[in-house]
Amino acid sequence: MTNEVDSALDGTGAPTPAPRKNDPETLARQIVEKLTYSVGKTPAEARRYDWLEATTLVIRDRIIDQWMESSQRAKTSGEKRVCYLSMEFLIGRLLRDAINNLNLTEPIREALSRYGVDLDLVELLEPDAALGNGGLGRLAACFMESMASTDIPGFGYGIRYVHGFFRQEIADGAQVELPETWLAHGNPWEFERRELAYEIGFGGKVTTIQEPGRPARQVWRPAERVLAVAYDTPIVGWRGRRVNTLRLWSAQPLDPILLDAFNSGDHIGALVESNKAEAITRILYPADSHQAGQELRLRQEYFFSSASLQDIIRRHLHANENLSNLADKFSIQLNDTHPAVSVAELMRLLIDVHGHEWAEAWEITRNTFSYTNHTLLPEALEHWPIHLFERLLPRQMQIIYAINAGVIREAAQEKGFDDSKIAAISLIDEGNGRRVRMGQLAFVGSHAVNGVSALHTELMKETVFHHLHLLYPDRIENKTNGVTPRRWLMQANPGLTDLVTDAIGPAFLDDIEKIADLDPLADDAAFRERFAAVKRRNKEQLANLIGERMATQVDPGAIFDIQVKRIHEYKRQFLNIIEAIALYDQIRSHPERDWTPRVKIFAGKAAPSYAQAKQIIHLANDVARTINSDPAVRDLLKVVFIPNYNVSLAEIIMPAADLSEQISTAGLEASGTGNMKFAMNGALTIGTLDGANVEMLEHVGEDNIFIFGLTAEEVAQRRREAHSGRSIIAELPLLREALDAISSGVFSPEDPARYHDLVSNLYNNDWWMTCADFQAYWDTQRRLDALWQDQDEWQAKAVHNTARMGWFSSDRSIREYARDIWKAGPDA
Ligand code: CR1
Repeated sequence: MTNEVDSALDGTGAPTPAPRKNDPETLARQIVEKLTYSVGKTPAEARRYDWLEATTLVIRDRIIDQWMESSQRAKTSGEKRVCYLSMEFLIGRLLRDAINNLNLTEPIREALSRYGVDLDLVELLEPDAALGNGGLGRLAACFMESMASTDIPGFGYGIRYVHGFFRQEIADGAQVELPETWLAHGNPWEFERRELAYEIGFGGKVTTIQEPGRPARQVWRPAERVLAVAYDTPIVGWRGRRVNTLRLWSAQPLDPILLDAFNSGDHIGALVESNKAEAITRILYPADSHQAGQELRLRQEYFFSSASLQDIIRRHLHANENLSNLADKFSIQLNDTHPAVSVAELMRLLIDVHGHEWAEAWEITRNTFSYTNHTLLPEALEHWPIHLFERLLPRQMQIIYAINAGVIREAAQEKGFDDSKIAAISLIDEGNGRRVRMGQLAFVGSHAVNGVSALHTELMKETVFHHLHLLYPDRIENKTNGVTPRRWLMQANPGLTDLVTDAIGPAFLDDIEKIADLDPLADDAAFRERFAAVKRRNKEQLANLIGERMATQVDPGAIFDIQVKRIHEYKRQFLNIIEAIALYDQIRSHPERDWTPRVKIFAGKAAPSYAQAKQIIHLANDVARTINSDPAVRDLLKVVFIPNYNVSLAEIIMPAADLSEQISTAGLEASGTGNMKFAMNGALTIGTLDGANVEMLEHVGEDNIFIFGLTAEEVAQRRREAHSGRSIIAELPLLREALDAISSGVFSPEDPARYHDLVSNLYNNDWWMTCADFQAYWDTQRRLDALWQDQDEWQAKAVHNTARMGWFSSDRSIREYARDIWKAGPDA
């Protein structure tokens, strides 16, 4: 719709600014200038929030200089650009990230302190941008930062939700969901690009146009149209080397108000169109690992896919004659199947709008896209009812049928697939009320398909994509997840960062794998002591937060045993709670024993419609209430559920953990990334052989990680044998008594039957292997208790964890994507 140049991004004509001075003097002057002229306050009347605004604007100016420079460079060099399409970007706060990556932490701190303002307190006022649900969205945010840090011209594309992930409160022990309003005070990081808007259509009809002497053409006339307007956020890489763009789309009506309706007195009707358009980007679906399945969700998916593709095409045509070489200039990564409709949409744009032949369009499409799968859970795999798809996206549906015909032909003719194999690879699920399988669409439309840990990738080949893997045996590859060490080590844990810098020098800041130089210091008693002292301070900080928010006192001398993540049956918070109850019983029955004090900390949100997960939250809170108020356990055991887990809270929690709980049923956690953040910060892991835990074991060594439980293969085997928990429970008195306590209402005296179903389900069907893994989990916890008594040993293992986790940096993941899939970046 537009050919105008978005100058800050495409960089055309941007003046090259003089380098800015970064001494505290200059920064202080500039902050006061912003305070005066942009915020309209004097230093004397400014409140903390005003200082935040002024500081952000000063930092932002510096970023913009660099942003224009990076965009200019990407454009003039003609280097290949990487577009990361993701429905979620869980970015959290940006100010500290930007200050740190520009190396301005100390001068800004000093500048503000001249006015008696504390940077740490100012930073806390920034809203936490929660445009994502969990691991998948946070991975996208880490990848954006790593692309900028490894000098890859990356572009994030997503949705600017007005309301991000809901705010969680706990009322009488139960989760309550409240709307989140991150934009309430405006957002200084975003730049609205009014000139960059694209029309997105829905519904309507497709007609065939047959002109004499020319092949027939399909023309789609949508019944409904909305505008996608771009909002850009700069993403600063380490040392400000490169600044990339996160472009989020906002839906707006073509006509803000229907004047005819308004004038005839229908004041509500006049706004119907506008409300309907804006609804598309109003709110993030709080669905994690299960399909959202409503029409609005499909609208969201198509809306941002189409806008992003139109934008990519515009940018491409700015410098190229046509789209034949699109795949040489752009790589598009599909983050899960949420943007999978892009495959059909790019085909439509190539054929219907830009006049390419089918075969060539298909070639371009496949060479441009690649797809990351993030889960094997059947309930999470997206498949849309055909009638819905056809009604909303009639032309894309035709294209999907045509793609499917081609794939099936290939399978039958070249590989001799029989009917059952063809049914397995078909883009249409015939058995389920006829549905479009988005995973299959993303797979066939991509040249590379990856899983997110070694185990997950192998399981993909054996399970969800078994037959497509037979058809295209070279397509699936592995790209193990990573996390950015800037946010998850340097910013979250400045104490540890200083200690490591002091011990091995600053080289690891630029190349995190050099943190391996720390490894020998595990044997150095003086170093271990300093390492433990940093951990102790971080634990005190978390203890203070728990004291303030929840009025619960916890002892920083106890093991901080932490499980924070989305609440899901497969992640087995329930197993952890049962273990806490069993331990509680044992402490009461054997007060004379030498118990190791523990604080069990939980945090995480449950999808609002996920009843079992909400029960688990309720149970954690009920158990906490009972145990924490029982004088018999003294300070030996505390249970805490911290409400409203988000990125900012994670930044305080990760550095304060002694023990990280990564206890999913083996084969079900695709990778996990919290596991990496904890271990990098020196927590020991208790975990199953699942997701990236398997590779963590290889890196940190079996002496430094605590693995227990059934393997993925054993889980699959047991599941085939239709298996109840009853016989196991009968044999394990610890488990039985804990379950009896839950189901008889010990923790919910006001409603004794509250957990009846939760427990009886376990008896009848131990689907998540909670019972099957209980004893192994219990025994491993007791080994950890014993280890805690030997602080030298514990701290040595903790040092090894920090030293050996460098490989789990998202810089490494991104370099692998760039090298193997995108063929982009400095080494391409
Ligand atoms: C997985 O459950 C993984 C992240 C990022 C999640 C988790 O194990 O670390 O993706 N998957 O790859 C997901 O959210 C919808 O699927």
